[in-house]
Amino acid sequence: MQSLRHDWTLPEIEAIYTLPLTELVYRAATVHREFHAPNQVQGCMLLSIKTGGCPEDCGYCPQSARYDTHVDHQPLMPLDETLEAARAAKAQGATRFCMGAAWRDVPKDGRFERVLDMVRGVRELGMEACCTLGMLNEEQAQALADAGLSAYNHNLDTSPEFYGNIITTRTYQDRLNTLARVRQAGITVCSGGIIGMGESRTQRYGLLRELSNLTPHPESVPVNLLVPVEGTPMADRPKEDPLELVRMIATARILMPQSMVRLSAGRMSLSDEAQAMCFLAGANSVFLGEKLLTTPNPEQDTDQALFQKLGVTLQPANVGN
Ligand code: SAM
Ligand code: DTB
Ligand code: SF4
Repeated sequence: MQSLRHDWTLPEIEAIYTLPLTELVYRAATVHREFHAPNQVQGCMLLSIKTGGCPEDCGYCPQSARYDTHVDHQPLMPLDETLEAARAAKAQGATRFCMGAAWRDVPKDGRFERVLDMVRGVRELGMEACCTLGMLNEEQAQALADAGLSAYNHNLDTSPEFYGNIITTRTYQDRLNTLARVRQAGITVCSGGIIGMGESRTQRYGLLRELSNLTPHPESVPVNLLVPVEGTPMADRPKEDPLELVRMIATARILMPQSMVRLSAGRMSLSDEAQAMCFLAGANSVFLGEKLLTTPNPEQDTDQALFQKLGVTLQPANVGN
């Protein structure tokens, strides 16, 4: 049984990432089987509870107020609409409901109370509740934990070296600090990144090193393939080779064997075969539903057909979660 390590080095990560593809996938699949049911995938559903108008300048993001995109601003959603969406997500087989808000950080007013009510409501439905609300302070992290939040998503996105090319309005250290507060409050950590933004392979190894050096590892590691959105600085990025996504997922699986590795944004641009390779390489979680936060995701029927074809089943709800 492979033991958990938190001291992976760049040369070690490079040596794994650049293995001949079949060797890499074989090794990742072997690790995957040691720690997880190989044909079971966790279904998560996203809902954008507050959309657009974000003051940050993340170069990939359609919700930044700095870019003119298709996204219309929407204030924080009412509680009942949010819970209605959570019920629909549960009916589609999702066991985790993820609420995303385009905030730099959590507002210190009644809106945070409403988010806490949303978390409590989702938990009462018997689902895992996840939030991604930007930066948190200690009190906010604790309040979310007290409301029963299962996980908090805050991505490192890329390597420390490449980060400044993508985001200038907050630092890498800000992100690490938020993750530490989430961990300290006893909430599980969901943190990953994006490929296809023009980063080098070495910069991908840098992201993987940061994630795998977190102690403990993030319980969830979302691997996003850039969805280029008109109006953002990344609109014209050439499409990344899907096999790079397979390599990224396989390497994440080997470095962080116990974590859920989520094949996240970008599935619309992947063939069934590419998605099958991602599952073989150790991805064991996806976002269900026809929309991510603001961009399209496969329809329910399309995913059902894919899962049936591959013999993949959705993970049943965790008793006690
Ligand atoms: N404002 C919060 C924050 O930044 O933490 C939460 C929402 S933000 C949209 C969550 C994550 O979605 C980002 O960190 C990024 O990794 C991912 N994301 C956003 N736009 C994307 C895109 N166009 N393609 C791929 N991933 C994207
Ligand atoms: C993550 O890593 N990916 C999700 C979730 N965490 C919040 C978001 C993807 C967003 C893709 C662009 C959009 O739909 O706006
Ligand atoms: Fe704002 Fe988050 Fe988008 Fe960055 S990724 S612009 S913080 S919503």
